[in-house]
Amino acid sequence: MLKLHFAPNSRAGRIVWLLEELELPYEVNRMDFHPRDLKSDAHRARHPLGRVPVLEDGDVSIYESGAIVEYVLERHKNGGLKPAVDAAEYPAYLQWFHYCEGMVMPPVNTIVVQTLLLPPERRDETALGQAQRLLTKALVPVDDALAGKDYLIGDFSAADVMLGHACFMANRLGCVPDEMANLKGYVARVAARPAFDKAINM
Ligand SMILES: N[C@@H](CCC(=O)N[C@@H](CS)C(=O)NCC(=O)O)C(=O)O
Repeated sequence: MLKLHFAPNSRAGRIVWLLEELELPYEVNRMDFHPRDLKSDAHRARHPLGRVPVLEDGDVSIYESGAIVEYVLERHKNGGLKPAVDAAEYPAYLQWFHYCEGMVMPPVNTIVVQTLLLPPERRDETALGQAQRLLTKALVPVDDALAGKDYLIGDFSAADVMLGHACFMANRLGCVPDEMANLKGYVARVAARPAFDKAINM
């Protein structure tokens, strides 16, 4: 059985969301989002940096949320969530899938560090402001791409599991302005999916 090493309010939610959408059986090792759990010897043996998500599948142990999503789709997919390689939507699928960790999550990481993780006396307003502006800028093309579409490539796909989760987080951090109406609607659609709801509240 697939085993997900998980902590709440983290990218591990993407994997719960995916597994729920695919109706695949899995078990969860729920840890606290705390160094006591994440930096323990047991967890560092699974991920050298002590991060989540990590997925175990028999002898396989794999980290990096995007890699885990691809692994699950290729080895366990239950009807898709990914266009065929020769489909017209395939390049956009790849682009948005990777735009998540490549462009959106770096400023999200900085904002989380500068608002939640660092003690107030170590926070840097300049770094925070830069990251907030960078994030909003990175979301403009996503808002544009969603014009007239429910999901990034039309139908719901694993690109939404990656980037939709990141957009939900960005919105929660207050970085999706009201003018980004397409993106606001998209975040609401993502949040209304039962599988997402289960993941975000796990
Ligand atoms: N690029 C990695 C990022 C993994 C990552 O940074 N996870 C965060 C939670 S979202 C974490 O475990 N942080 C704990 C820490 O930094 O100590 C992925 O997509 O899986």
